[in-house]
Amino acid sequence: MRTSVVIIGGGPAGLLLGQHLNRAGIDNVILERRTRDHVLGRIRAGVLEIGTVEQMRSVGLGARMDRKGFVHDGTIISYNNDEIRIDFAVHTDRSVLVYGQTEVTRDLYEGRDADGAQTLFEVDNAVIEDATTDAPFVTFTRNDQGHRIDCDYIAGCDGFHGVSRPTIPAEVRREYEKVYPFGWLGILSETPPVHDELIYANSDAGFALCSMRNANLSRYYIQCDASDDPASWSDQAFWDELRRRIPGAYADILQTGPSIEKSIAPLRSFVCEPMQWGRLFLCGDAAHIVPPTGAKGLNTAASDVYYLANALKRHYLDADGAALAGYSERALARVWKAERFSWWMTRLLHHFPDQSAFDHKMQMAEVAFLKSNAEAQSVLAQNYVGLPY
Ligand code: RFL
Ligand code: PHB
Repeated sequence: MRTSVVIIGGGPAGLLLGQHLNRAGIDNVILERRTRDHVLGRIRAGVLEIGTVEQMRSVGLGARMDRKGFVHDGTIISYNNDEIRIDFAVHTDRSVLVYGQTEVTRDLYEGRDADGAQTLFEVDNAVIEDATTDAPFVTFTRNDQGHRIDCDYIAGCDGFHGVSRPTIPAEVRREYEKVYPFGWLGILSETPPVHDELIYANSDAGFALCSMRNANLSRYYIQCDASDDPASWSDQAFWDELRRRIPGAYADILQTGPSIEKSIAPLRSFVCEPMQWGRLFLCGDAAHIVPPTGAKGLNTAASDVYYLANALKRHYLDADGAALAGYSERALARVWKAERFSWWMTRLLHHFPDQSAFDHKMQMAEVAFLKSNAEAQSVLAQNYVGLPY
């Protein structure tokens, strides 16, 4: 079998890239390790930058998103009972869209079905071969049978635990990592959101986030020990802890109910340089991870895809290879800014187990400065809505 681009990973990065290529008439095959239902069952990101929104529209998949997504013109940052509203409309000419990653992924799969493009699920043992030659190929097993696909290029969109990044030899790769000493315990509940904007709350008891999916579906997170077992957190214990961490005015009106999903996500900052090796290009979580505090993971995956899709289009449609050669440098320039913002938001809003009384005072002073300074609010707003591509 032969195709132009083999895409390893059928998460949002791989699917969005595939959709851009389908629209440009560049044939591609997606190899996904899991089933489609498994991919669609993962509860992850909730906030889309305008760049991600515009890409979904540009590949012809904006209709359901524009109908069902919620435009947010601001967000709340709080510390105990003190709150600051960051007004995106005042500080930028943009907003964000609250529309879940599950929905984005579903729209992308439906678009791929409509185009008749090939996705192979339950693919095991994918191996990338000859990436530094002009005839790379990928081998894999499926239903106990061995397969090989020859191609021009390989897009490694297989997430943090995929095979693409480790294919780049260790002596070529440089990895930068910071692991945070806590996790996020998240629940989904069929209750109305406590507020119509997101609330990022720091408190003496630690971080909490109030987010949402729709008018009757809330997504809440609290900072927890990275080693906690979600099963050891009863719903009641979760709600009690959330109430302690958000301003009293919200705690008083919080509507609780049974959780329909409960899981713990570890927090990590990670970047792999370069994001290209020969004809292998990394996109999204395969190359970098951010802690979720800035809502940047999916959006940074989307900006990588934008650069790579345009570079592949220039190669195939205009016979211009320069953009492909510059992909890694271009993507990394934006990645590092998203890393910085996510690290900064995480540091501002969490309780660090080893933090001294001085560190605590620094955090409070930073919140106080943010509250009193329009430029500081503007910097937060510009980063949150998404830096330009
Ligand atoms: P994904 O989504 O991990 O998809 C990779 C796909 O590759 C498959 N795969 C393989 N396939 C074939 N062969 C192999 N060897 C393979 N190994 C893996 C996997 O099965 C999977 O389907 O990576 P992608 O596409 O780069 O997308 C990245 C995003 O999923 C991620 O950055 C975001 O979810 C991060 N994130 C958030 N991002 C935002 O922009 N805004 C948010 O509000 C936000 N909230 C979050 C988040 C992530 C969270 N968790 C659980 C880590 C909230 C949470 C709690
Ligand atoms: C979410 O709704 O899951 C969500 C929103 C904002 C974040 C992280 C997660 O920063």
